[in-house]
Amino acid sequence: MIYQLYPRSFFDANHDGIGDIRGIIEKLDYLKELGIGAIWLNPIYASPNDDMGYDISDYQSIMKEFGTMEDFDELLARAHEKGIRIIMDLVVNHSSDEHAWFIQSRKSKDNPYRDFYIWREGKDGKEPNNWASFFTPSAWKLDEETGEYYLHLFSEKQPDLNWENPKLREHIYEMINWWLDKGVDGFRMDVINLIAKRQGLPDGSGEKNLSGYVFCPENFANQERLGEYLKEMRRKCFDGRDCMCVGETPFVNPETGRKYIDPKEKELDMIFQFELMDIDSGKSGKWEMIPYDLSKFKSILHKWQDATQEGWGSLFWSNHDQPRPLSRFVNVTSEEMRIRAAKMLATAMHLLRGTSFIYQGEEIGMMNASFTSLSQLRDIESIEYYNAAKKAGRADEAWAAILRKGRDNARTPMQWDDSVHAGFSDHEPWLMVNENYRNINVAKAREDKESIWYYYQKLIRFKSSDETAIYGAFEELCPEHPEVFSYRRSLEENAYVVICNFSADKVSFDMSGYKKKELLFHNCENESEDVLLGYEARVIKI
Ligand code: ISL
Ligand code: CA
Repeated sequence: MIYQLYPRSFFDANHDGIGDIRGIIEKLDYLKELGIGAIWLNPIYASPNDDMGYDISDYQSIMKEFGTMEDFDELLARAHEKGIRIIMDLVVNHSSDEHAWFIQSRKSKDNPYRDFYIWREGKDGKEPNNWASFFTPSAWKLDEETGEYYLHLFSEKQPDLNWENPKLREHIYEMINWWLDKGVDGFRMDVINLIAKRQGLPDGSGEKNLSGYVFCPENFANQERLGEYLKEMRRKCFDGRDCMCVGETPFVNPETGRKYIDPKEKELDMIFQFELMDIDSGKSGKWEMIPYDLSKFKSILHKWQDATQEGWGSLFWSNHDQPRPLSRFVNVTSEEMRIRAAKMLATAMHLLRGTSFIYQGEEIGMMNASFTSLSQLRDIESIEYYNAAKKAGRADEAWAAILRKGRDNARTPMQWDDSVHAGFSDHEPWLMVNENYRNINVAKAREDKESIWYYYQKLIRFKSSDETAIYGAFEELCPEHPEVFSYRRSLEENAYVVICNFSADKVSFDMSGYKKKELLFHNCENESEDVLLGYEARVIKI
């Protein structure tokens, strides 16, 4: 069970409104009590923070606001003493434009670092091709110095590294080995399936964005040379070490994703798939919201359970890029239902087969923020999107979408108690605290044995120690049911059944066959054998 920790918003130990490494050290006992076995840290490297640490200016030093390398070494040692592993974020599709390599690279066409990045001449006075970036209209930026364009799939301050250059690859491997030698336990690899681009960088042919560019993953995701790079990295960095690598891989389906985790291929240990996270996104992407439908949801989970029978799967409801699941996959109208729904979602996801990633705040049922103005936002993706939409006369639509899907929803400070700034800091925080903190916070949850927090603690202990929960086979029950997600996990003579009602209303559901069986988990009072209450979840040992 891995805890995804967003350092900027976890705990501020030195009173400047920004979470830091000493803050994590102070809270290690908290994480130990929760029961997790490892922490994935979002990037903590030196960065100008154009994209909150995903724009790295020095891979081998610590972001000033977060502390020093000594602080990091202490964190690693103390975590290891407590039996908690540390997984780092590895961001090597791009660096910051303030990285020494890029500063060199942009100087001249014959600079030895020129080919560390992807430079092209313009075409007919325009960009080299029509690619849109994730954050800005075009994926190219003209650099005055040499009159050429560089590629940036994300912001202008995140130039893409050129993986075709073997020298670049050697530098990256050296850096990875340096961290592994220090004792870190693995990596979550940022957009790792984007590092290889389609040969020749051809134009995309899909729909144009508001500014006339085309977002075309078919040209930059899952490309030909990717397997070669992943195998080489594994050989040169990970083989023979006790470590774990999970690739962040948007735009994969079971057919394309399976290969990355096939043990025979020797590439990655796990991947994050995004089919579930994209379930409510329309054709034009995340901002176009479509209603989410449980049958689609069930079939995505089912096919990924099947696809990870060989190899290993990852399980998550949310992360620092996604809205909070309680504001997305359920419709919470009261405190009682918030608590019940949070437990139901935890049960449905984390008792599947695979390694769970629990995102900071999930254990107390944190929800989306209620922003009231653009000035409260910090996320470049939302801000750029809003500005582009405004130009096109679609500001209102953009604001509504940001409230539901904007990444800052997941990044508000951790709610520790009901004191000022939710006990995260005694200084004005870098991003506003969710106004519901007086009710939703760790201190309050820990005063109540029936809280979401204690449910997570029990679930984490069970999932980490029960052989059936870890290794048991998955079998979906009642796949056609429109409201209930139910499955069986079994290993030899042991088995349990999970039953989750995704509807806010009662549904009839026959459970008479489970009479007198042991209830391992239950999120409400209901003894009925044929009716499930709204958002009810039961786990029955059979
Ligand atoms: O955030 C998304 C949807 O809102 C994704 O499309 C996301 O941009 C994509 O999964 C890549 O995310 C990762 O790389 C980005 C960084 O901004 C994200 O925080 C990171 O998780 C660029 O490094
Ligand atoms: Ca701080």
